[in-house]
Amino acid sequence: MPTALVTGITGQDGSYLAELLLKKGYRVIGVARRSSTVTFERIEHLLDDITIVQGDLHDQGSLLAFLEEYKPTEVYNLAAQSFVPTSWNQPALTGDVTALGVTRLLEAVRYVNPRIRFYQASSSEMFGKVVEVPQKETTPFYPRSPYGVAKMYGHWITINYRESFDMFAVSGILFNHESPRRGLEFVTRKISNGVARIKLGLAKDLHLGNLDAQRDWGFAGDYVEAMWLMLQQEKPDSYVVGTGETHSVREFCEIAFGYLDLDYKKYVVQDERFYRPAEVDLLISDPSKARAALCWEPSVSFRDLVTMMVDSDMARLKKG
Ligand code: NAP
Ligand code: G4F
Repeated sequence: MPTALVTGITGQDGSYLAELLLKKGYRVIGVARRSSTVTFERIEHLLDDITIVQGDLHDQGSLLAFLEEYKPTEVYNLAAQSFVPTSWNQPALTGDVTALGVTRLLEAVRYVNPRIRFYQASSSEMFGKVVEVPQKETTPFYPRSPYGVAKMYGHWITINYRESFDMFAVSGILFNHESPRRGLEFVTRKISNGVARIKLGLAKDLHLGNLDAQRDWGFAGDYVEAMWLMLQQEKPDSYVVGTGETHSVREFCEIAFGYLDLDYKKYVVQDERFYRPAEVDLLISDPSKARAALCWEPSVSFRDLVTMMVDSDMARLKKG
């Protein structure tokens, strides 16, 4: 039975990746950091089948200890301070976890067993103020947030360990991917939860920032399959993963509100508080390399993603 170790197991992607790996017959070791309340909501249904170890990307010793104890053949580094606005409030912490944390984990892998296959969760946020449309593996980066800068470090240190130490270190440059398990602060889930609350009479309006920002949004369940495929290739490489389509926050609102027979213009309030010091205006992927090399295709359309998230929030809120 192959063993995979996943940091960020309690996050959106960690939960879908754990499900996928279990289906494929892996023993799954999930790294969770200690907190004063339980953060296992997304993996509650998996707790009998996975092993949770306590660790933190700030803490080199914990990373070494669980690699030595569980001897994984694959390591997926999904842990990060992943919310872009927070990266302006806590830039040093973001750099410590999202950038230097990658080096700590790569160092632990190199020390314990450099043949472990390593996946780094890189981000389309690195393209920032885009210099090419659409964005592919060779597009130069121009990050617009401390988060984007930190992810660039993580991306390049992964490539550097691949080239310096001949390690199987892969970087997946993933465009935005969403699901009913998305954190409530991200715009898609904020909208799906917000519209459901308005429909059920629990809220009167929804305060958002820039409605004109455009993103390449896909379904998280599809994207974890791409992560796994990257580690099954003959050689380590970097891949862009996205749908190749872009939509605005406004379009997301139109579909989400329209689906519940509401007009978003009557409920959405544009609020200065949710604008960013520097915005990423347009992201759209060119995923041809991943499609050709990994035979990877997204399976959920933009409209189906929006309605899936609205349906899920309606059902959850109705249950009370
Ligand atoms: P998420 O839901 O925010 O999950 C982040 C995970 O990282 C959580 O499990 C969190 O633990 C953990 N974490 C945070 N700080 C940590 C630390 N110091 N030590 C150990 N664990 C820590 O993010 P996601 O959407 O699943 O994304 C997964 C990864 O892909 C992230 O690296 C993100 O930056 C990257 N990414 C995401 C997208 C996207 O659209 N979702 C696109 C490109 C790249 P707690 O539960 O304790 O907070
Ligand atoms: O949902 P968001 O917060 O995601 P963002 O900033 O694109 O970052 C996500 O995707 C990245 C991949 O490109 C990941 F690396 C990262 O970890 C994260 O998962 O915001 C999307 C857009 C932005 O342009 C933002 O300005 O929505 C706009 N927006 C408008 N109103 C809002 C809001 N964003 C949030 N969070 N809240 C609003 O009220």
